[in-house]
Amino acid sequence: MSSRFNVFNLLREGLRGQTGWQAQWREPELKASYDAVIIGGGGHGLATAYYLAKEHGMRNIAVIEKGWIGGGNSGRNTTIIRSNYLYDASAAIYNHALSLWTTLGRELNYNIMMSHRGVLNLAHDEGEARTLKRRVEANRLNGVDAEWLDAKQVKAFCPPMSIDEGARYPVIGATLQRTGGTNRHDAVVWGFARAASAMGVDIIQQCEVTGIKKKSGKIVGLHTTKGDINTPKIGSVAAGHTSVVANMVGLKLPIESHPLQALVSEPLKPLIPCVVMSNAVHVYVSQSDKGELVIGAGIDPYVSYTQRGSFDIIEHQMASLTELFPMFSRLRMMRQWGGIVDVSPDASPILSRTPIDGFYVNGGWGTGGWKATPASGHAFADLIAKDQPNEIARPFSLERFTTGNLVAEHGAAAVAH
Ligand code: FAD
Ligand code: PYC
Repeated sequence: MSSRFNVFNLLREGLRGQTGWQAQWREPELKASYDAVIIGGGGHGLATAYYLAKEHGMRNIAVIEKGWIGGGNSGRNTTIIRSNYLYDASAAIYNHALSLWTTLGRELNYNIMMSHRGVLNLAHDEGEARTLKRRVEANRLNGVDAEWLDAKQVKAFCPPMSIDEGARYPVIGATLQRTGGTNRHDAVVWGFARAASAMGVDIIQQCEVTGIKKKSGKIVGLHTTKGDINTPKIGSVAAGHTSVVANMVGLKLPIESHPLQALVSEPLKPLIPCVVMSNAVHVYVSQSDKGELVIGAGIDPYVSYTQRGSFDIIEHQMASLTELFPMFSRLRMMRQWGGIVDVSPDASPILSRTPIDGFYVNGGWGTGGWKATPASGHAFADLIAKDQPNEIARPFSLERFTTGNLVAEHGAAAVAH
């Protein structure tokens, strides 16, 4: 379709009250039974359904979402994408995601606005620099494009940043992953939803899962606010509510739910060419295509299910932002919001079978799951379809909390928790 045609089409639709648009996904009635049900219509849940249908031929499946698709963390996150984690298992899943992101727009025929603009992780003292340099070496061994920049090189890569040596936390260097960047969260969610729906997946919104039925240790169905469903397989992909859903089958998970907030400024001309993250001063920032600065910090330290954060975190992140970028001291903030993130003890996700036959968990992504969305869905679909974890999922099984084979990624999680 030519852009000329699009412009006329747009005008025509505007004049006739948008009667010609086609819905992007079907709004089916809930069926009484499915071969598998995914709880949670965020990016991970929809990606799981998409790959179940596309790669495993499972089309009699449903995604059940208590609100609207993408209304959870998928629609609330700051979309930073990178794969510069310390351990091999993490590099495998986040690299897999990075390579899927690169072609996802074309695959879904949806503009996900993928921008490989580069991600800087700053060091402010020699100890931090040593730890980050070690991570660069580990990254390179795993095929992650990581490099170390000194302060002058950081400044050249991101000119608005202050590298003033007299700052309270001076920037002494940074890691750079050039293939890291950002993309558009809504587009990803809608792209997966449209493609999954076209293959027969039922997406049921405004439908809360309120209970799960099991018999002799096996899943047999679930209760929802729109009726009961019979199914032998349930994938829980409920992010901040992972432990609430697990509780419905009597499963206690090593997960805590915390608020994580973000905010955006008034729009500016293009200024920040990359993503900047600092663990020590505790702020990260990128600039959206609309020109707004997208800013975040750490989790609120207390456990909560409120989708908002506390004011002292905002105050702290503003102080950190203006230390790194003094030119933003008079910038006005436009909006603030929060999400609930599910934090595991080793700051790594859980992609796992459980002691209940037919109940699978995908959660514990904490503050950093957006970047993994396509790989998480890909590996989780494989697990649900085959009842066996593949190479990518295996290190993230629940057993690691009893064997002690943890994937401790607190340093690379980038947002402290
Ligand atoms: P969600 O999108 O939250 O989907 C879960 C869905 O489950 C929700 O829509 C919810 O309504 C539904 N649900 C829950 N319970 C039920 C029920 N009983 N019945 C039916 N439905 C249910 N990650 C990064 O990699 N980079 C970032 O820059 C980044 N920034 C972040 C910034 C903020 C402020 C926040 C909050 C998170 C950030 N994250 C980031 C983390 C990232 O957003 C999440 O890890 C990821 O989006 C989780 O995706 P999901 O699909 O599992 O969860
Ligand atoms: O995991 O890179 C990340 C991240 C950035 C902001 C929130 N999470």
